[in-house]
Amino acid sequence: MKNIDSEGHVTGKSIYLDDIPTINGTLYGVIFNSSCAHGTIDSIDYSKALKLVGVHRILTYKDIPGENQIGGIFPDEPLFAKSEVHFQGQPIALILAESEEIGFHARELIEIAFTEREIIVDPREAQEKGELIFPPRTFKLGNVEDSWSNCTHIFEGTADTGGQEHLYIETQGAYAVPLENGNIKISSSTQGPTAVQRTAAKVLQVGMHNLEVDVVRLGGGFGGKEDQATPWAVMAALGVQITNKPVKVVLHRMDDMKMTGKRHPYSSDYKIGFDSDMKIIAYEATFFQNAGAAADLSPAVMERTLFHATNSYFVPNIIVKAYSCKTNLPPNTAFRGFGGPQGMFVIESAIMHASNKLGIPAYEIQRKNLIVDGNEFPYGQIADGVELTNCWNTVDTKFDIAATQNRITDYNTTNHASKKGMSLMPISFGISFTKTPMNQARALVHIYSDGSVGISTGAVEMGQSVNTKMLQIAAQAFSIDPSRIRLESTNTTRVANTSPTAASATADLNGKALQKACNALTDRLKESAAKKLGVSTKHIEFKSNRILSNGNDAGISWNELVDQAFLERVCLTENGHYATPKIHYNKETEKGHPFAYHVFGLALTEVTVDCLRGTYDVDSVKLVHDFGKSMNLSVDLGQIEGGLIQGIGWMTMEELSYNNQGRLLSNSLSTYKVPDIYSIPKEVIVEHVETSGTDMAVLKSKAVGEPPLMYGIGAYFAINNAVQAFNPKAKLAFDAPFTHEKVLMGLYSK
Ligand code: MTE
Ligand code: LUZ
Ligand code: MOS
Repeated sequence: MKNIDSEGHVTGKSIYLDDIPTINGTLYGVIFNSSCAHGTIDSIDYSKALKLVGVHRILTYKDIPGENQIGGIFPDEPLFAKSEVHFQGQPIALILAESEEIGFHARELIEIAFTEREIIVDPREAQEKGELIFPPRTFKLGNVEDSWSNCTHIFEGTADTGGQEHLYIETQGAYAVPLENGNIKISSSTQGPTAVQRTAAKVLQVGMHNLEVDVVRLGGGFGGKEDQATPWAVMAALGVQITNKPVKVVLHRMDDMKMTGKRHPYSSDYKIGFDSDMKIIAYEATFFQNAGAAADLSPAVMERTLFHATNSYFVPNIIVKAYSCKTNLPPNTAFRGFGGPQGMFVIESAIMHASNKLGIPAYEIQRKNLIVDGNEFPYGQIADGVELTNCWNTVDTKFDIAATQNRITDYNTTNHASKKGMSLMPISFGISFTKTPMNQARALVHIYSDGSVGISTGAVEMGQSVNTKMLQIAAQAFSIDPSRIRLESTNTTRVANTSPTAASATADLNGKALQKACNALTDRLKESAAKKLGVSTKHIEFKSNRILSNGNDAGISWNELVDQAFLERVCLTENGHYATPKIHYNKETEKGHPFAYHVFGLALTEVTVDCLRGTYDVDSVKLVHDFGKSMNLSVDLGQIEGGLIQGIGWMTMEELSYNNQGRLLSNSLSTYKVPDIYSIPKEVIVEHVETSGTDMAVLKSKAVGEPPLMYGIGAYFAINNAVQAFNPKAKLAFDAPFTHEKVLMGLYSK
């Protein structure tokens, strides 16, 4: 099925938050935020700003009736700073003005004085000073200490990855309008409508039932709106509560880049030991996560780093430890992969380190250590349904790894001013929220008396086409034309207590809840049909808008059956609930079975490095992916291409730059480079692996949202490989992004 949004998107008719018609009298919120990364506020003078014509009011922490608190996991983040600030961009006040322009002007007129305190931007420095967001965690398997003596080769080093700006095309925003009796409707560009509802209720000191949160769609989220869409929505709702006027808060791009958190930068230490056959015997890693100034989702992100610390390899003896380090940057947050990519980069660096030192191709080491069914992950889950060897063999059959290597070696022998490099990047990504209770969803289905259908789920459409998948599921369950089905907005009043649209699990969780609702309705309709036809329900089938009895057209259409059931007073509405079975996790022992299943894949990346300039091109990415049984191949291919390129961007060019005052220097698109049409790989080939799939995935169609991002890590190691070909003695730190400058320095390093 074609993506149901494609026509609206290309004709510009799709509705985003800022397209919602504004009501007369709407006030526009502009956020006055901290220009100091760490300090105490000595004085603030709002008087000049308040005198500006068109400024209605300025809200501060003093105006909050409930708790001045937006922390989702830990209560450590105020909505508005009171007497201290902890990062540049921290919200201090909300200016409510008759236009955005007036609001921006008023912001310039606010006078503030700080006493500056020590600013920390480096996670290792924070850890040394005891500045942790919460205590460290450790995953273990086997006995690492005793294993080093059994190793033939041991390599130690550090591996760092930078942050990443989400750069959703639609910036953060919300529009809140007063309803009667103090109730408020909040339209929000959020991945987590329930998070907005819960947090706003706490801040406004009202019940969740007083707030209706509605989401039509997002112009991208990528994790950046899982928790961090909340503050603006809460501010808008607070504005409504206080003024009884509609309030709109939509961030300007530069405010968005300055105020919101990003992918967590990590700095990590590794130690890896191999036997004489290059089997990994032992692995030790310490991760220093740069959490920023508050917890936000850092505990969960850090946990996923530990879960993916071994990527696709079986390691019998392992100890991995992670620190969440408190720094004076905006609180970092969810970003596609959610800490997993950061963990995988470190073990890939350790393997590349061994490869460079021993002159053995990295892919030979990788191949020998792939996880197979029955292997134990460090967190206790036993691997099953593993497709890594299958993926490897498929890549080899389709793209010929040895021939690729030979072609590259030939090129490199005859070319001196440019060198080619290659890498293989396997991925294994666990599907499920690592917090077990979050793995549940609901769906509400109405069959209207004319036979058309309305569906509401907790899934938020953000470009990943989850609505198309939901429509497919319902159309298939009822066997009716998709044009007869409407996907409603995501609304907390229709579907309550939702988990955020995240963890790649949205289609699985909401799709399975939807299937349950549809199946219950189908059962009821079948009973009605069976009664009329005088046959048993098991002989009734629905096919292409018609009712079949014993395989033959029964002379009744879907519409007629629905009408008949309605007249018989059959309930034509159903609510489905799904909770992922089998999963559990014990944080005390750090053991359990947290994931419903894993998604596997393998990417073969080739690059060419210009050895005079340090520039490079990604020539090709040829990959084999474990779709399970894809329910919508064009949607899933779009996710793979998008994720891959987002991953390449993170690994090669996207470089966040903060000065030592904690000020974001790369605060616009002229200073923060993202992949464009010229930097995408010249060739991208995506093949699927033959598999029977898993019933834990909806219609056996495995989750696809995040895993492909990690194929992009391959670009880093392919560049490393090319630089090494030019200068075998190159001193290369594992330090992503591998910008042209770093490549140039590496090429001529000694
Ligand atoms: N694709 C588009 N176009 N836009 C997005 O914001 N977010 C990604 C991924 N793909 C995103 C996207 C992230 S971070 C996740 S977790 C998944 O989509 C969420 O959707 P799913 O659970 O339906 O895969
Ligand atoms: N969000 C979350 C996530 O809250 N828990 C997770 O495990 C997760 N995983 C990936 C992306 N977002
Ligand atoms: Mo995605 S990082 O789970 O929103």
